[in-house]
Amino acid sequence: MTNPASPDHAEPWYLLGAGNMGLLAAHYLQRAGFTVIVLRRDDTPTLERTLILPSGDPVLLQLLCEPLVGAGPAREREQSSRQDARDLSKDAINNASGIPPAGAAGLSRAGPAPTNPAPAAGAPIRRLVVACKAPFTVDALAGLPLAADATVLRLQNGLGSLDGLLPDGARMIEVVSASAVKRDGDAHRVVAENDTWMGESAAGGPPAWFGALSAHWPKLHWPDDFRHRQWRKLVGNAVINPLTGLHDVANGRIFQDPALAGEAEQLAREADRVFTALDPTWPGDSLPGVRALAEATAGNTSSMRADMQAGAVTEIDAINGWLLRQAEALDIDLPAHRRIVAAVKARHP
Ligand code: KPL
Repeated sequence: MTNPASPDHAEPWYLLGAGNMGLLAAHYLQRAGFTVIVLRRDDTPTLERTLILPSGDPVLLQLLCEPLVGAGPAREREQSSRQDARDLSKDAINNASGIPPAGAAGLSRAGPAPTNPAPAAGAPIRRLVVACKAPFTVDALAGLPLAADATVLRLQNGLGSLDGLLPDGARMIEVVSASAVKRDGDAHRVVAENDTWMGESAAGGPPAWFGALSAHWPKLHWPDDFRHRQWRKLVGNAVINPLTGLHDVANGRIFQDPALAGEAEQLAREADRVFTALDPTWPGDSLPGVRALAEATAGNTSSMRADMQAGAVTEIDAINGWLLRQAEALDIDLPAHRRIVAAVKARHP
């Protein structure tokens, strides 16, 4: 039973990136009795967003906001372009976009319903959810007063975007979700409430708050084989996202077109070589899983396709780029990934 008065609930969760997936996480955290505070680059005191649940029921999310410290022109530029991407690609799913620009429509100054009082502005942040797009992470975290022992949930596509950015004593928990949320007019529609896995590189059990959260976050798990689950999602993104982006097709098209299916097979095979070199217990043969993901999301516009349609920066560096960096350290050549990274970057360096 959730007890919002418990010491574990006294600490709020800060959210970087109130896009589709960030809002879904905020909803589950609030449902579990936690206070969620959105970090924004303007001084809007509260944020209101409508989330439409899979049942069709709308939920009005009311979130406290605090201004991001250290906002700079570079961040403003990138976040505006991210916002453009979101506005232009309203059917994109998993579009964990960043922080809305000042003056974004749909905001309300109505009072939120926090379960605990907000801490004084400038107090160190002890709990953070990073749900902005991977390329904006460095700018979004710059100057953030993170506590030395902060707990950080990384809810982003790709891998490695927080490497070297957190204090040594921080606990970084990775979140991999197969759920899907898409923009639907001014609302955010949960189109699939699937499994979500949390885990970290260090062995060990979940933190104390996990029990309260998993009672309110459907299908949330803390699996023993977290790393393999994360890699399965990564290979799905590494195949589906750039191919759909470059060829401007829906996810399901990849395995209907023999030429695209051939490229998908090469990309998946190369990714398996890296994972097997990193971990000999990797089962290999990722292709059937990638195909199943493409078919399960057949009608979707992938997040990278949406970014490319909008002329926005993509997550290619955190996805295929991560594989290339691992491969280089292992002295493995990945020609298909090299080619596809170059092709995506040629559209948006
Ligand atoms: O995660 C996705 C994305 O678009 O980023 C997939 C699973 C490929 C669904 O579109």
